[in-house]
Amino acid sequence: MSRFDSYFLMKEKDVPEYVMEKVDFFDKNSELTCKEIGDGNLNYVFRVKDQISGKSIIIKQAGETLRISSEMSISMDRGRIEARILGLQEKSAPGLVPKVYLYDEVMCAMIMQDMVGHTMMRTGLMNHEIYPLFADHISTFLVNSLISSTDIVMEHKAKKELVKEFINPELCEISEDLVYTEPYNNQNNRNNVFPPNLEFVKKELYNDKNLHLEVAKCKFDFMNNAQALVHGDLHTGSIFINKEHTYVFDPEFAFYGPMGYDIGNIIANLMFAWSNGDATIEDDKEKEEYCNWILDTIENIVDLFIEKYNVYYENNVTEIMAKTEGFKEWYLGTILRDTAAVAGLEGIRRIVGMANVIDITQIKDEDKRARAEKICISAAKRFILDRNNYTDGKSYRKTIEEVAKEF
Ligand code: SR1
Ligand code: MG
Repeated sequence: MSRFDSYFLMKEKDVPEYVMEKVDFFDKNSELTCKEIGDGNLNYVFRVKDQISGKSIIIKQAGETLRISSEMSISMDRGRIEARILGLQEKSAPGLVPKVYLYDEVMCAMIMQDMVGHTMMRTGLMNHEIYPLFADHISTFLVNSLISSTDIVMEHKAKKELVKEFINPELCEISEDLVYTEPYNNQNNRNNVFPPNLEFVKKELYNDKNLHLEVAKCKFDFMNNAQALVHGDLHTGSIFINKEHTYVFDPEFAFYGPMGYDIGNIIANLMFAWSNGDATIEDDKEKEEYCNWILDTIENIVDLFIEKYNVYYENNVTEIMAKTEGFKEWYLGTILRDTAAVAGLEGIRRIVGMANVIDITQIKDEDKRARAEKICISAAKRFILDRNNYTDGKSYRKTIEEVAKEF
């Protein structure tokens, strides 16, 4: 019998004992300390460290209600999904995800590698850090983790088994609501709109019926296109990084959906980092260097994705009809279209929806924040409405630069 045989939400004082009981990681004589370090919307994250050896480990536990709202509760099965996809991604994109040591279905807790020497990417970007290898790393992650899970490569019955395993209805519902619905109508009164921009948001988002139609089409694609096993929440808070290396983690929103969902999420979150740099860096030279690096990175992610997709496709395609001339290009076209749409959807929902990003909310000067938000919303609308024309990296750069001149 152990006190961890039935679920309770752990406090810092419980976690060292839990780790010692569950995994063989620390010495018997370790001096363990524990700190809760989570800053996400959903879970509790603890770091346990041995003061003697310096070794450390991470424990992520799901609560019965969400951190962001005690009125919201969602399936605690999300931990199983996360542990399982990290195992698959370790095979398809080795070295780019943290190792999982244990998933405990009773405590709804995962014990995993501490990504020592890496910083959460959003935190690094808030300090205007540059990560020169990020575009290369993330494009490899995207191509390897996404394409390997599709019907192009996988035996179709095996792929359908995975689709079944990754049915994630409650977390998908969060995205259906918070990404694809509420930013356009505030139907549950959960949007957080920056007051100086209220009229702008009403005109550009709540009252634009043409935009609603295009978002509705994208929503049904999100719900019905079981194309690839997607991470499902690939923003810069789901990445740990340093100048040499990148880890992608936190894939609890994973499900079979359009792979543009992951690529578009990254692009939008880099746009937020660009907006923060544009609004807050005082030194002109530093601003130009940082903002240019972000635009280069967006451009390179798209172009490297295309380049690596073409190579991966040639080397790994197994589906006979997918080898038909022209199919590779057609399929890529669908991915790029969905990428642009999601860059826009994420670009809007993080500005006006329930889950905002600090890149924007921490811009202290009200006028600068209002301008940054207008730039993001306007660029995002173009990504959605004109999604068939974002077929290369430079088209994103061009839009952000053009829109920035409008405000
Ligand atoms: C209620 S959860 C709000 C958001 O946090 C997660 O990171 C997802 O992005 C979700 O939409
Ligand atoms: Mg998360």
